[in-house]
Amino acid sequence: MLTKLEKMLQLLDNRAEKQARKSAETHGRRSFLSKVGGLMVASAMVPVLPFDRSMGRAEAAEVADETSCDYWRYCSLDGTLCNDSGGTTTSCPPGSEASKVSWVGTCLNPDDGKDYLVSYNDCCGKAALVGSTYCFTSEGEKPGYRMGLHNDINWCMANDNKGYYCTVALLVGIADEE
Ligand code: ABN
Repeated sequence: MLTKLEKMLQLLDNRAEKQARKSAETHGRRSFLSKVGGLMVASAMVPVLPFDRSMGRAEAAEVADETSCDYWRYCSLDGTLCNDSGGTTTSCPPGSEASKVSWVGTCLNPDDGKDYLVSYNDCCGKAALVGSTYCFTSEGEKPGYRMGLHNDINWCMANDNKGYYCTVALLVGIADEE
């Protein structure tokens, strides 16, 4: 038989236990771990969610392949690309140097519809490059007897090292609109 005091103590005990369980459910280690787990899953999902990279532009520009002769900057090129021999579209491979004179062409950039002046500098001073992509577009070129308008030229002619290696394509300006 329980005394009145014992009954009250038991009641208090039960209440305290209930409160403790409730608190453990909301603030306990398991609840904390499940929240952290949820966050980790959510953040792992973020990079794979699709999002609009065009920033509102009507059409997303295609990724340009700068190792292909079709790349718009190569519209007036007569030479070997430097991209697959340690250089880039705009920098000569190590051990070679840009020609002091160059051929300048005008190419239409399909991304913004503007005409750009592109300087095709030969990279000079290394033994001839074999097996790399050779491009012959030479838009705007005139036959050899039109001096200065012919592009089948070794532009390393003004450098100390006259050995032709490859050609880079530098943007040097926007062509005047008429
Ligand atoms: N500009 C490229 C090149 C180099 C040597 C000969 C012809 C063309």
